[in-house]
Amino acid sequence: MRVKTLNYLLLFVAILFTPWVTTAANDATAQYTPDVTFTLRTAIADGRLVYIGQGGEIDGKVNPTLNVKSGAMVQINLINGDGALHDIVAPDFNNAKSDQVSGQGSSTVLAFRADKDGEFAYWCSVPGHRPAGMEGLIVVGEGRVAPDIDAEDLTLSPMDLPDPIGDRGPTTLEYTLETMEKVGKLDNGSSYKFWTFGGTVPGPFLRVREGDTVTINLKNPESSTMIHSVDFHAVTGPGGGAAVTQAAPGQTESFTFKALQPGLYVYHCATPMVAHHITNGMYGMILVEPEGGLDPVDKEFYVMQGELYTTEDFGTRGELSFSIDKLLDEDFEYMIFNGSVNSLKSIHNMTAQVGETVRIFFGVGGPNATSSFHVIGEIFDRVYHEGALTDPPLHNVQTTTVAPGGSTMVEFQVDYPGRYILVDHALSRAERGLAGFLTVEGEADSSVFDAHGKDIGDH
Ligand SMILES: [Cu+2]
Repeated sequence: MRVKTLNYLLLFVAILFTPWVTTAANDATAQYTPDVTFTLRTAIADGRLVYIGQGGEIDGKVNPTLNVKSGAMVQINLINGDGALHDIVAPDFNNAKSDQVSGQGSSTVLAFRADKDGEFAYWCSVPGHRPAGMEGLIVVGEGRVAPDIDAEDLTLSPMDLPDPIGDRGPTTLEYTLETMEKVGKLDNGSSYKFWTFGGTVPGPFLRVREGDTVTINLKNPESSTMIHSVDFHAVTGPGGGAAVTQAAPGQTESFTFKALQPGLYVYHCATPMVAHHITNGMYGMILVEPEGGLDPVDKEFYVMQGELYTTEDFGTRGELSFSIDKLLDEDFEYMIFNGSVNSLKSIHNMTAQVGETVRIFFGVGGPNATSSFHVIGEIFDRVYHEGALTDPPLHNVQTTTVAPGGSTMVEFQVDYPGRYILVDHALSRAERGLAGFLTVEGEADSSVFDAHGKDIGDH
């Protein structure tokens, strides 16, 4: 009760004085009178960090949408409701940001002029808080003037992979890969011109058996602007095929190889500048199953990690452009699983039931960054390190290293319901888009994990 009273007192004080306050970050000298005022309180709800509206139409709403008139002077009062460090930023409006506040009941103010129509995000800039849930929308004017970017979804579902081959003899197979250059959605509000195998990132998962004879047709459509090719790490021969598949727009180049050695192998475009073709999305994997096949599991997933080197900073809206300088400096802006920031978070939902065995075919397209692959809240029962499928696996592994142009196959039984997060444990990269969710459903066994009555929400 006392804390609540203090909150209201501080709010009252804030409202009383804010028309005359100066906003240091926003406009160092100007005084202003707000046309509209909102109050948001920070809170922990369902295991997430959020803003909760206080008063008026937004009262009680989680991460409320704030509707304002064109050109309005907007003031947002921020009350710290949970005691952790927080702030609120609206970078689309002249980089508006509040002070950071810590301690329950402390408050600050964000003020800015809504000088353009459209939808814009507000969020908490304390590292990790935006992905944890602290973000909402400011709609200026009629809204939807600058709608979410209208770009195609090029992400490949991790569930999109062929059935196991199992126990069959060697055969003859033929695959056609079409190298498509397409603008795809990168994040909410941004897109990027990807280069792809088959129109998706990563390219399709190819599945063959040791001893199979495989013909690859690399088709580069007329509409392309670049020469493309393919280097299969599963191939024994010049360039892994790249030496004979350099296809100009409108051409198709082919070769045939025998899959001599079982394993999980990366393929990628190998046309100079190779790193440029790879970063733009030209990578995928081919599984060469050993004789007799792999042990059966309940769920298989196909996940690949890649980097993007955009001229614009992470989080910029619009169609982003490629930066050769950043690529050569290995200074990435984005790190993504399966082709976009949201691919494995909200576009494709990986799920499993308690008791099921999960297998992840994990590869790094890169082109440059080594992954420290980890699933938060799980332990890999078996790791087939470096995609070596015919050696005994490592057991009980927390994090496994996967080189660019390398792979791993991990297996684990899921024992408890909840959300398990795929990451590269170089966790700065989670702030640049690299995370995926595996949702496990089923009965909670309190002998495995006991939350002591706490609501674990999405965690
Ligand atoms: Cu290419």
